[in-house]
Amino acid sequence: MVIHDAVKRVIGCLVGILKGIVTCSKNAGKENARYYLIDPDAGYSIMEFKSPLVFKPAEHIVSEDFGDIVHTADISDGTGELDMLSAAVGRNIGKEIYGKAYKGGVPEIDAVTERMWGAFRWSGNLLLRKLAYAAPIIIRFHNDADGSGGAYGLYASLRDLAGRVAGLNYRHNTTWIMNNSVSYGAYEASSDIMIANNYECVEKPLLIIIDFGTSLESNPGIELVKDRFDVIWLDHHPIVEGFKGLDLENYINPWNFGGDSNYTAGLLACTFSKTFSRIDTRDIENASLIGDYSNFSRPGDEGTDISMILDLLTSDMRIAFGSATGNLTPYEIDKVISDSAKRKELADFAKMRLDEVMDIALGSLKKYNAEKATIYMLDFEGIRDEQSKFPLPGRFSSKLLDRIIGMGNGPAIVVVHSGRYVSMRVPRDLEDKVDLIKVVGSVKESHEELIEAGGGHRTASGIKIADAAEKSKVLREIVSLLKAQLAGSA
Ligand SMILES: [Mn+2]
Repeated sequence: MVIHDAVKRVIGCLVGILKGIVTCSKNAGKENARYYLIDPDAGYSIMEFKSPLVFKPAEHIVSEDFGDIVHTADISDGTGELDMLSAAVGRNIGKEIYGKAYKGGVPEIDAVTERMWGAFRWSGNLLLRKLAYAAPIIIRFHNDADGSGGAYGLYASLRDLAGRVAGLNYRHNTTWIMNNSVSYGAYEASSDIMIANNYECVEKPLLIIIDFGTSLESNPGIELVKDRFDVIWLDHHPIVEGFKGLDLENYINPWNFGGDSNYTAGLLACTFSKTFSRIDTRDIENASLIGDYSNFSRPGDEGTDISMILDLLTSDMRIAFGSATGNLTPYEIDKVISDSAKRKELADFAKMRLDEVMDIALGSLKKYNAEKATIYMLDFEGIRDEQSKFPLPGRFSSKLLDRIIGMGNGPAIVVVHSGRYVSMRVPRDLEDKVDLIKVVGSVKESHEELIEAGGGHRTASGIKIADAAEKSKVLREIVSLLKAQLAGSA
C-alpha cells in the first residue's frame, strides 16, 4: 500500500501496527473518543481503538503503536479505496443473508412472509452493512409485549450473528430505546438526531422502528430524519392515508403484502431477523402474538409467560430490577428470561397482580346499553397501585374485554380511561359493525384541539386527550359514536 501525501501525527511511543480505513468515530476529539477501522487486507473485520488524535472517516491510517490506544499514525486520504471496501463488505454480507424465505409452519403466516422476503432481504443487507462499518444504529420499539418482544427477537438474532461472524458486532454503536407512545414525532426524531450527532461515519446512521408510528402524528418526525438516517420501519398497524413513512425505502408492513395486524410487529421483527439468523424465536413470537391478541396466538403454549413478563417489564421496571431506571432494553429482558427462577417469580407476580386489579375493575364498571352490544366503561385511575404502573390501561382493556365476554352476558365493547388516555376494545365478532379507526377519526375531527394523538387497529385503539379536564366530553362522544355504529347509522 502506497501512502500519498502522508501526514504523521506523533505524540507517543511505538508498540505495534494497526492499519486500515476509518469508517466511523464516536465523540471524536473528546477524551472518550473511539474509532472504528477496517483493514481491507484482513477481510472486513472491524477494529475498535481509542486515540487522543482526531481521525476523519475515510482516512487511511497506519499506526505504529497499536496497543489499544493509538498515539502515532501515518494518515492518507482513503476516499479512493472506499468503493473497493464497500464492494468487499457487500460480498461478505451477502454470504450471511439467507436466500430462501423462512417458514415457521403456519401456512397463512408463511404466505405473507414469502411475499415480504425480498423487502426483508433488502433491509437485512442494509442492517448488516451498518454493523460491518460500526455505524450508529438506533432501535426504537413500542412499550408493550409485541414491540418489546420484537426488539428482543432482533437482539437475540444479532447476538447469534455476532457470535458467528466477528466483523458483524451489534455491540459497538447500537442504542435501544423503548418508545412510550405510538407516534414517532418531532421530539423522538430530534433526540435520535442528537444521538447520531456524536458519530461521524462513512455510512448514514440507521434507525429501526418496531411496532408503532404508522399514523399522521409521525409525519413531522419522518420529515426530520428521512435524509439524515436510513430507516427500517417494521409495523403492522393499518396504514393511515397521508402517512409519509410509505415513501421510506424500507417500510415493511404486512398490510402491504396481503396480510393484516394479526401478523404482529414482534413476529415481523423476528421473521425479518431470519434473513441473517435462524435461531429459534418461536416463544418470543408467541409472546408477541398473545400480547396483541393475534388470531395466530397460541395461549398456554411456550412463550405465554414471556408475554406476561414483557407486559410487566414494559409497564414497570422497578418491580423486576428494583430501580427507577426508565429505559428497558433487550439486555434487561434477557436477564429475566434466561433466569428460570426470576422468570417464574415475575410471571406469577404479574398474574396475581392482574387478577387483583381485575376483581376491583369488575366492581367499578359503568354500563351503556346499545343495540347488539353493551358498552362498558372503566375509570382506571385509582384502581391500580399508585406506585406501580402495571398493568397499563391499553393492555388491561384487552384483558377486561376477554373477561367480560367470558362471563357470558352477551356482546361487549370496553372503554378504559386513565388520566388523559382512553383505550377501546371491540371483540372480533363485532368487527363488521364497529370500526374504532373511524371512531378515533371522528373524535379527532370534531374535537381537533382536544386530541393530542390517536389511532390503532379496527378492534383496538387509543386516544390521548390534550387536556384531562375535557375528558368527559370526549368519552360522551365516543359512546355516542359507538352506539351509532352498532345501530348501523354511522
Ligand atoms: Mn403491535
